[in-house]
Amino acid sequence: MWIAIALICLALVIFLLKYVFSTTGPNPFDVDTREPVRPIVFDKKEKKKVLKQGFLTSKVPANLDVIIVGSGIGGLGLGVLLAKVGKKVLVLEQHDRAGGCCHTFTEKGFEFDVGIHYIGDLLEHKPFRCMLDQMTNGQLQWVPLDNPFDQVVLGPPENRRVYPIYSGKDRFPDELKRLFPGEDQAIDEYMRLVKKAGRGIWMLAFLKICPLPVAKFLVYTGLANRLSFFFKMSSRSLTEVVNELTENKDLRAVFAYIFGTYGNIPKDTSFSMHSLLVRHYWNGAWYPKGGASEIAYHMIPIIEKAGGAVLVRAPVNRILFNKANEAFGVSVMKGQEEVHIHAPMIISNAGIFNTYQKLLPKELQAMPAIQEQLGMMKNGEGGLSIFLGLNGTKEELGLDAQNYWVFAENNYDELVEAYSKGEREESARKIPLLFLASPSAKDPTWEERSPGKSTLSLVSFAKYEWFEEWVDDKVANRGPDYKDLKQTFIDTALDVVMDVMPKITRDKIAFVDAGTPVTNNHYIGAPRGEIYGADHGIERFSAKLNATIRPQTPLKNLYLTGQDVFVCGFAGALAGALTCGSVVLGRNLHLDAIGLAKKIKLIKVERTVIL
Ligand SMILES: Cc1cc2nc3c(=O)[nH]c(=O)nc-3n(C[C@H](O)[C@H](O)[C@H](O)COP(=O)(O)OP(=O)(O)OC[C@H]3O[C@@H](n4cnc5c(N)ncnc54)[C@H](O)[C@@H]3O)c2cc1C
Ligand SMILES: *[C@@H]1O[C@H](CO)[C@@H](O)[C@H](O)[C@H]1NC(C)=O
Ligand SMILES: CC(=O)N[C@H]1CO[C@H](CO)[C@@H](O)[C@@H]1O
Repeated sequence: MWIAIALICLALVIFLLKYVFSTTGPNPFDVDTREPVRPIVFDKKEKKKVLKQGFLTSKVPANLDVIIVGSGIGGLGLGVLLAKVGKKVLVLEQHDRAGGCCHTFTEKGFEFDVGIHYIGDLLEHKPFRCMLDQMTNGQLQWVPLDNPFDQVVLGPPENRRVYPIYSGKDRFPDELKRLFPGEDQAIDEYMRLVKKAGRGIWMLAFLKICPLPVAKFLVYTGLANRLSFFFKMSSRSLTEVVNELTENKDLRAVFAYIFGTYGNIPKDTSFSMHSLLVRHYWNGAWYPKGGASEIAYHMIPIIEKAGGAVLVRAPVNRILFNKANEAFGVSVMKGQEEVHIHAPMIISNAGIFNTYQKLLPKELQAMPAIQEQLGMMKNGEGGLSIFLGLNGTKEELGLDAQNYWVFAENNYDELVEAYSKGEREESARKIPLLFLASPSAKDPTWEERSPGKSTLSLVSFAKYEWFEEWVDDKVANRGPDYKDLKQTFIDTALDVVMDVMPKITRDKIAFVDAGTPVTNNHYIGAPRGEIYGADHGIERFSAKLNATIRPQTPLKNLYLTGQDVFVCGFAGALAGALTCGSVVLGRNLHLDAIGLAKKIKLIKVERTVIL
């Protein structure tokens, strides 16, 4: 019996190694494609030529290899990977500009980002940075935030506690120990658990790209959980883990504050998901120089160079299937008319719910395999964004390159639950958590672009149901009740802002508006106004779900990319693109990116030695 098991395991290991190191397809990270950095383009008209190419049948390239639905980082990133190996890719975006959560918009002369405040893990020569450098041919630059990069602010004005969060694997715990004397043991144990769980993430990627029978074998034998601490810890909630570590309620809150970056309250959060985020920011946080629109601006030309195109105002209303249920194209609404476009491979960046519930014909939607996947995923929490345009420089307004996570108190679970369950008008008067950050203060090019002005962005959560009644109204014309409700949220948030940032006063506010879940529905196509796509609760991280929700769909020629196939966040959605690219190209692109990063670092070291 043991011999048989040993033999099976040996065979499995050999097979896995073969798969992981398979190098059959072409490698998009084969050579270093960075070019010398060109000056940043500020001219709006020039940028528009790249980011806002409206859909016209005449602009659709002939003989497409792939159609990608959605131009978020999960769609554009994958488009670039495929273009780099010579594929002709068409990216179709429903909004009037490319970028998805990475798009920007301008109101009253103030430019605002939508979904990019800070991104971690971008140390030079690390694989993630190297990968992004390659995917923008070295043109996209990153600016570090301050250190501390986050401030955790707890409690009401009369009893406010502020805890700065520093980056650095040693500095992060050391500074915590200084803030919480006598808690060394709890802090060390927290670090140990986060490190160990985060390290097991490779299994998540592996389950999504290895052949399905192998994934199933690993899941049903329990090997996935045994081999990876990530899955072992994934069924434990964040609340459970931090409550075991310490009795100090503020320290528990500081351990857990980053839940806002994936949107589940600590008691519904998988400790493994939390570990990923904590590790993501260990080496610091960065912001794209020139603002978030730079991301799409430097990716689109790479897709075009290979003969592809990125077209906007191109809402896909359904995916086309032949009699054998194989996807062979998409239908785009051009006004009232359907335009059909054909390609041998269709990849959706529109999220699992849009893809399965809106873009599939009814009979395919009803397939048990599709229903099984839908049954495993939940819609995530709705987002609330408030955008402030301010008169004054960052110095005058006291703004810096840090984020402020402001909580009404340290008992997140109770506070957020009461908020979500409350009446909307009442909840609008007590928002339990607000993220405040100044994109303009993070961007060294801002002064040149918008002298004497600043921006502040606030983010929180809001129920889709609170706003659902207005979803079908025209976007800037949803009536006085909608405006009033928004204003209540805005007023509550402004009180917090002016309290935490006393140099900001009402007379400095030149522009303010709020984006609600129905706004997200309109501009980023989030079906229920989700801020981070599908829900990231504990069930999302079971080995089984992770093996089932993968880039391959049960339908031939149809694939998924972006945040719903991996996890949310810029890095998570890009990991979704890399995972999908691995499946489509038949090689492990995660390892390819690591390989190139090592090669580049080595060359640099050799050069320095010769010099
Ligand atoms: C307010 C906010 C703040 C955030 N802050 C951060 C942060 O600081 N750091 C970080 O790392 N992450 C942050 N995120 C999360 C991060 O931006 C996202 O997780 C990530 O960008 C998602 O990428 P994606 O490609 O999967 O999806 P998306 O960017 O949502 O792209 C999907 C695209 O598909 C399009 N689409 C949908 N349906 C159709 C259709 N039928 N036809 C054509 N197109 C369609 C949509 O319009 C959209 O452009 C934030 C998100 C939000 C909303
Ligand atoms: C902000 O500055 C602009 C231009 O200088 C001016 O027109 C506007 O009235 C100012 N707004 C406020 C609120 O001071
Ligand atoms: C939501 C859901 O279906 N989750 C399932 C994930 O997989 C585990 C087994 O690993 C099931 O118990 C869950 O029901």
